[in-house]
Amino acid sequence: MTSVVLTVFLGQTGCTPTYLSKENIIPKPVSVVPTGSSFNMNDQTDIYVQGESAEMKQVGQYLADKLNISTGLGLEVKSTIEAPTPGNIFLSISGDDAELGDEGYQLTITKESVSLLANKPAGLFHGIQTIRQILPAKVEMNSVQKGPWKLATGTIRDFSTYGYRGSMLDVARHFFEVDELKSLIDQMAFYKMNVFHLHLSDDQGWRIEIKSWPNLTKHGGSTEVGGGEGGFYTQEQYSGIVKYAQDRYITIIPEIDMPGHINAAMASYPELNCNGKATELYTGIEVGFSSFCTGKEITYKFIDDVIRELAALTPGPYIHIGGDESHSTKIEDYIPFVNRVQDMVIAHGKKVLGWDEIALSTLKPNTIAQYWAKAENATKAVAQGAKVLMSPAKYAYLDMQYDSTSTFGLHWAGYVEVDKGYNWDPGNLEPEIKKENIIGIEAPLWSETVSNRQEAEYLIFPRLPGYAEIGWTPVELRNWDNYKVRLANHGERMKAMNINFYPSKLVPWNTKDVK
Ligand code: TNX
Repeated sequence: MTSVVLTVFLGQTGCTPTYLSKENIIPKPVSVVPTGSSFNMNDQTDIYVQGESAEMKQVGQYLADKLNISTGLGLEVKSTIEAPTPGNIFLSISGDDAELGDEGYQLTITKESVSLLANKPAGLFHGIQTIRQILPAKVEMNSVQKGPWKLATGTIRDFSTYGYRGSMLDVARHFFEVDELKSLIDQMAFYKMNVFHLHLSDDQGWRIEIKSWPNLTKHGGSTEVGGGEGGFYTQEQYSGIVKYAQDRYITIIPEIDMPGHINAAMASYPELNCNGKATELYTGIEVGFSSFCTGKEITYKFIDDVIRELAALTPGPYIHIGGDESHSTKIEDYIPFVNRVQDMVIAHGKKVLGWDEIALSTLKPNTIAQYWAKAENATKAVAQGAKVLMSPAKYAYLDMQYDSTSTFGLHWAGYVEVDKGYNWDPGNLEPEIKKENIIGIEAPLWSETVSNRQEAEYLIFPRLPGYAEIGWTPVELRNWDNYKVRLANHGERMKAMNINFYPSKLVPWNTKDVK
């Protein structure tokens, strides 16, 4: 009896992990069966991938690169047909474990070996995140740390509840550098998120190079909220971001917000305006004052060019057309506009995503409405047979302040403390929106009040892991009192990753120096 208690205790402090528990894993896995021993990773350990697939080797290399930095163990990636000799890590594809789906995995750790099995490489990639989270937090450091590097033994079977688990960054209100996006992509991958939505244009800035309309970035990208110098991504840089995300099983969804939130374009090309005159660039934070001239044919030539270039840069299935807060577009102009733009996206081989207002139009097959403000709009989408992406501002907006003392953020949808952000169920929020109507969840960060990585992280963390869990873990397995302990255990990891997180008082952080 004494020894059992002791094992559990040591397991939870992370000193000698011999008890595989859910307490360090976010999102919480579907099932964990501990066997009470440990696997010791040492300088003899290598990573074997089954077969010769380049993708499998890449996934294996991702794990090796992560582990080698902090462990210094020099793990190498090798290929093999059968399970390797004891002492190694083995990644393999099964293909016939239906329950695991495209993103699930089974991780079996014994004293002799670590074996990760999935139907698809995406599942292996998610399983690798679990391996990272089972190891001591210092595995996330950027320099060599002292071992031992032990993994508690047992079996984890794990798969996702929703297929779309995303976050969004508004790079229009403030511009963010390519490296800042990559760092957020890495953080999302750590929590098994798989979609990154980029809000690429708004009144204050146009951030993606469009070769057929070069003034969009030259002029329209030249400033941002507060009058800073703004910026934009060249198509080459953008493709680099897409590839970086793809290598982490994250799909990028580009958004061009229209017919409102379009001042940066109207300031760049006079001919887009009804009166033929370019507007002034805008650096404030009001919304709802700009509109495309929906009656002018050149507007549609412009949109078609933009969507064509964007579609060519987008391997993912969706293009987001915005559609929110078009207060300066008459409803009788808005509806045919959204109908026509949907057709244009489809003609370029993509599906449409738009904020919930687009449900006022006739949604095309496969169009998704992103619920942010009005349940009534999302309900209209469901009534049309469309699926809904859940981003209710009062629970899921990363730019809402934690409380009235928060340094950054807004509070028009209320304050969202860490518990409030976690404690809701997408399938049980609005009576007419059921689980089967929902493709998933997305937590957007609007950037009116944040302009760099540290400031953004303060709003993103520690709420993002909670949204990741809402998207991944079955609702029956989620509960705040259990989650807050796991989040507390992630304090050390976030510190090791140098993440500037908000040290919410609601979380019993177990890192001594987390304030
Ligand atoms: C509403 S959310 C907006 C954005 C703002 C955000 C600030 C949405 C579809 N529109 O334009 O940035 O509020 O929280």
